[in-house]
Amino acid sequence: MLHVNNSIDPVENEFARDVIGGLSADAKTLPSRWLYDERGSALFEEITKLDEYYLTRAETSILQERQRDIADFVRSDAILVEYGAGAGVKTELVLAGLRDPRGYVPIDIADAFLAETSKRIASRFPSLWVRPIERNFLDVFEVPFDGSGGGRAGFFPGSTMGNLNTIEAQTLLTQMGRHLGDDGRAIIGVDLQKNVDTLLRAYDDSAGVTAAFNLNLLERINTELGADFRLEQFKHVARWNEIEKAVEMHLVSLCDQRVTLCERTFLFRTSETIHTESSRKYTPESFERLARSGGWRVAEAWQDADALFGLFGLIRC
Ligand code: AVI
Repeated sequence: MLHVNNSIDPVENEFARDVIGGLSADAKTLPSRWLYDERGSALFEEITKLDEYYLTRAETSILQERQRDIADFVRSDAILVEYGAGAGVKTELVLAGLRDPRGYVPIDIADAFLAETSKRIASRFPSLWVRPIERNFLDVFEVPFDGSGGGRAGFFPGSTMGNLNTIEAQTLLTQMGRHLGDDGRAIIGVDLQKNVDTLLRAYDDSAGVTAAFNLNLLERINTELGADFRLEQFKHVARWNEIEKAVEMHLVSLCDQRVTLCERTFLFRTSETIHTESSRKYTPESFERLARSGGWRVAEAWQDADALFGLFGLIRC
């Protein structure tokens, strides 16, 4: 349980720095990675089970149906490196299909997840060399390998790629190239462009779980930074940005109001929004362009039966 600290120093505290910076901008914004405190992560888990949120179901069906193709693509004796491992549920599906996988390197900033996932996978696959790395996958870091010379494959499922802006996505792809080597492979899950109603329903579900997920960010700022956001005076909205090809989550101010935090006051006009997340949607062509800009090309493209979601197998350019 986190408690309010009245002497939060934004120079030292990254969350405070991001919040103050984001709320001071002309178009207010908050980085989406802060959505995932304990409650936010639990709400996101709930989202993945909603009827309207087709992404997880569609990707899982591809992983199940293409298990053999994925194993051929990754080749035998490989080390799987997972970027943003989370609970690692999809990883088990991949590992179970691979031929003689040698190792598993989960990378995640959430140490609780990382320890639990590593333990579960190590006990299910006892011959696997498991080496967790507690890092934000956008940081620059090295991946230790076991020196065996087996092939390496990166795994980045869940459409988290869509939450990155172009520069972040290119940086990650470039870093993956460095980690995985010239002979490396990568498997990346990406949500595909489709009719806007379907997209918006996935990010504004009828049960209000996504709304609670988005509003929880204000609750987190209240709890951890001692702010006085009144949650009932903000509303969750999902919007389609046609230029960015992204669903955006916003928190809309329902009245003129002021909010204080860390000895600063922020004014909100009626209808002014805080942009909290972008989920970019790709076509196979636009994803190929992104992959190439990060040093990779698409060698395999798998989709679910309804062509909602894409799983792409990448090799180096
Ligand atoms: C984690 N990420 C891929 C989710 C998405 O679809 O962009 C986060 C999410 N936001 C609202 N619903 C789900």
